[in-house]
Amino acid sequence: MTPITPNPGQPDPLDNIQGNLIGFNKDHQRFIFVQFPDAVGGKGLLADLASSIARASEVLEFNDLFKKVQDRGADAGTVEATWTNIALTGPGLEILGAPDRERMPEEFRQGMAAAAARIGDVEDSAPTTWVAPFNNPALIHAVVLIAADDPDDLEACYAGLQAKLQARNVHELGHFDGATRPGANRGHEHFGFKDGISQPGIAGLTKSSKGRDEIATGEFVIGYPDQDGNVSGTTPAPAPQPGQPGYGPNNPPPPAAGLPEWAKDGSFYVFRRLRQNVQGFNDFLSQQAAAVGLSPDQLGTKLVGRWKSGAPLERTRTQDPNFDPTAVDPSIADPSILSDEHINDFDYEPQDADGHLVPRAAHIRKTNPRSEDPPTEAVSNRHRILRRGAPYGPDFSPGEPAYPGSGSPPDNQDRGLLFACYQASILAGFEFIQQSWANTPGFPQADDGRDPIISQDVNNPDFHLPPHDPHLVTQRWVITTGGEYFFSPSISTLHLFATS
Ligand code: N7H
Repeated sequence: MTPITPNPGQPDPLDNIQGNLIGFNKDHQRFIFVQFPDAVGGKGLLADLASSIARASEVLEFNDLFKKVQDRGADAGTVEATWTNIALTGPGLEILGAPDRERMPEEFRQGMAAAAARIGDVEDSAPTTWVAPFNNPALIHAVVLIAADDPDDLEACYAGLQAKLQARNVHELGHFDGATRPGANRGHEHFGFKDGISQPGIAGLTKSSKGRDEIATGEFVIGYPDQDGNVSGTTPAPAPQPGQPGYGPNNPPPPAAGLPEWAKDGSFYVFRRLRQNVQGFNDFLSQQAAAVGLSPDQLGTKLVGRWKSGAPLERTRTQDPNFDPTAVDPSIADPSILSDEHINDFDYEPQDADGHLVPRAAHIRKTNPRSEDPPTEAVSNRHRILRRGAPYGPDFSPGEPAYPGSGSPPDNQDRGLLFACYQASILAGFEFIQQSWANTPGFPQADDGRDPIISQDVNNPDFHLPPHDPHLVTQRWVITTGGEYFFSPSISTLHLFATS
């Protein structure tokens, strides 16, 4: 791994990039959406916050220390930290008077609600149904992220932030809390699956969390070579839009447009509030499993691509070739499969080209096809994201009253994922994965079906579960209830915006 080194006269990238790009990995997170009163108030807030923004270098050092303490069997709770980061919307840059802001990409400036038709946020997921503040996106100027190991530390940090907001007349539009689920569900999302396993390593900054690929920094951070060697954000070529030549699920993205100088060391941040209908998901599994000759648990693994434990449904490289990983969770007999070394050590080709183990439309295969051809590993690796979300809402209790088909569930049933991810281009990252892969039934091959977890663009999407034909008709278990596109500037750019 070649470390990223500072250019002469420029800040050390690790001290300049905001820390959540590396991953706060905290049990408690609050996402606070704010509106600046005017340029003076906005700049004032940035000036007050800039020195307390967590940097990539600090988060890296802390995470290493935490792991060291954990590895020697000690209580890692003895090392704790509280982190703050900030990201700005198009209207936020506008009110701050950021120079050359018209050179920021159009999809970012227009925001997520304007992308609804492209990314499939329709019907129950349409922006007209979104919760505040996303029902009035023009008001959102920034999101402040705070994260802590301890809930009391989170509250103390929030109280400090509230005082700063008040002092600058910045209005809090609302906030959402994400938290690691308690007890045996720790690390699992609300459908019960272990989450946060497969994350790309960032070349020169981090190793892959689970012993797999290292992706060029330019795929995530502006101003660095991407997988094809082009410097992200600096090549003055507009990205083709859907329907234009060069845009397609099996094509790599073109170089991102020429962004303003101040975008260097920044990254685009996508936030989505995704509500999950756990009872509906469980009911579907129990009602449909027998018809396809599987148990409800086995059918769930076919839709996702992993067992609830996180064990891959695909054969890992260390497994006996005669072992059938779809019959029973392989980590029961061999817990080492869940180790960092093995949990992500698999590919879909050549042994599973037809998807008889992991259907080609399974969630983790759609969203990262790995070496699958089409689209090929080279293309897959041009559409990677750093996922930084957290579950929200109360845990599901069996026997809960039926979840309403549409409209909002009561608060005690409103649960899901505060999905968040970083990338150097929203079109090539989040939007591409959602639109051109998850929502496209012909990807990677004709008739594979839609991603059964995150594709909400049609009623009763269809999913090819080899060898069954006709396909399974699935349902919308994940509903978008809000979201926005942000830009996470470098620390030096926050200072620049605060003072100029
Ligand atoms: Fe997904 N789930 O519980 O089924 N996701 N996801 N996701 N997701 C992954 O490898 C889930 C969402 C990706 O490299 C796992 O960390 C749910 C969106 C990508 O192999 C599980 C929701 C997008 C990967 C889930 C949701 C993605 C991934 C396996 C919404 C992008 C890595 C654990 C409520 C548009 C794939 C892991 C790889 C993994 C679930 C949302 C993308 C269990 C419930 C919106 C790239």
